[in-house]
Amino acid sequence: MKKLPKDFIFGGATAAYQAEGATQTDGKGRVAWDTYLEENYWYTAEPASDFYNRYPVDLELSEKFGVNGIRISIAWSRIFPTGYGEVNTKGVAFYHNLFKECLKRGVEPFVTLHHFDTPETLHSDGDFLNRQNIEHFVNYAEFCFKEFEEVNYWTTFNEIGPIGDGQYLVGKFPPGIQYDFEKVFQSHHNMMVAHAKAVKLYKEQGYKGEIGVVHALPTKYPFDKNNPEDVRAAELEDIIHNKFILDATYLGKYSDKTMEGVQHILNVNGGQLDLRDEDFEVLDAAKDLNDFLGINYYMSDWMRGYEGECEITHNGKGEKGASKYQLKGVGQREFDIDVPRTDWDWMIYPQGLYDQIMRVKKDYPNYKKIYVTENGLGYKDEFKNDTVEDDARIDYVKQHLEVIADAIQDGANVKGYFIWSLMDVFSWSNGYEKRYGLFYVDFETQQRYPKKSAYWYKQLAETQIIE
Ligand code: BGP
Repeated sequence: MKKLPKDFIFGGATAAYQAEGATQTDGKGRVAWDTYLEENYWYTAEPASDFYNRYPVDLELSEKFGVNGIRISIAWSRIFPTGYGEVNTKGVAFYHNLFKECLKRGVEPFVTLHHFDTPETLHSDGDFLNRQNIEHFVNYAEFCFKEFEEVNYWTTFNEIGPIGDGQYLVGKFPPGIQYDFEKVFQSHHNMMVAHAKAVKLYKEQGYKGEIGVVHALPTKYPFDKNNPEDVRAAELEDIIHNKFILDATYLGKYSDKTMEGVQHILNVNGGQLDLRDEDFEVLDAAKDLNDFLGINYYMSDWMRGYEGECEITHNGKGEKGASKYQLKGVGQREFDIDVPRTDWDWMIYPQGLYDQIMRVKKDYPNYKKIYVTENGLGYKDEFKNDTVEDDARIDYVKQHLEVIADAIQDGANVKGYFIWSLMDVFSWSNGYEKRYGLFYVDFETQQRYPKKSAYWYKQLAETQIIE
């Protein structure tokens, strides 16, 4: 039986676009996702979980079930409907009310400035590939730092890695481009520069709170660790998804090893990066200023060497075995191994979380503090007798918390855990059918129902004992 520290945060995570609904309400500007979902998917961001109106219910439930932290993101386009310029006071008022309710319920808000939802005007102008949008982001961040004095924990970006991958590699996020490695790395880099600028500004202006960034860190293993091609494939995949952005965050530059891998991928696939001296000055200035790192961890991948062309098939409907992922000059993922996986082919491997935490501790000793900011099980929940008997989810969370306890024991400074998600929300590229919440949401009536996992989580939060 393992135990977590007394001051540990037992949180729940949400994101504005996936939770709020109300996409056209009170002067909110459009985001690229509005059009993209309408045109490419079988669902939209309406009604989502109607968090825009129901947040008092979700926070009341949080308090009742021992959830003492919540990840919330601000929708940039509620504050600046076109990304910059005139402020939408109704949007500002909404977030003041929301944070007030959090504090009233004893639920600490951890606030993200950007969770995949760049305003449409800026997105259609190149999103973060356009360097002007770095400045618009920093101005928006500065406005929020000044305005929302009640916020103690700021995150600049949620998952810079998956944004570049989703938008320019897998092609399941707007603008839906595939296999463009130049754009992938350039997006990662420019967003890291935007992050560094915002962090530097926050510290220079002397705010009292903490600031960090949330990275998704899927662990990459060679399928056969004695096969050099598999080892190389895992190394290159790690550079694309993890190492490039971790280097930018904590080294303030890219190590020679990282750049060698990036250059190899660009040589094979074409492309050239625009990395400027002034970018590295900012990255370097911010590298020791991050108060915390948020790690989102769901899965690991096993890689094999691969000689062919790029081909990715996204399993969006939860048809187990439908995924394909092979990248020219990088490698291919092997799914047929002796590790459990979800219906969406996400390999369930808690050890991967332990390995990532210890890797951050070892390779980036200036990391200060870690929160596991997302982790959870996407499942086709069966709603029966006003609840869900989600033992598989309890099991998943338990196993991941156990390795967090091990990592703490082994010297890592991990201060909290946020289950994805607090209540059910829709999934960006998998719809409303893939549920993660502690609280079941009937999307028609918007009623909430605690799942078995919510009762389990309550006991955990009260005792800190993982059982
Ligand atoms: C992360 C995102 C979340 C959430 C989660 C689950 O990448 O930060 O917003 O969506 O993954 O992913 P999915 O919804 O694809 O199952």
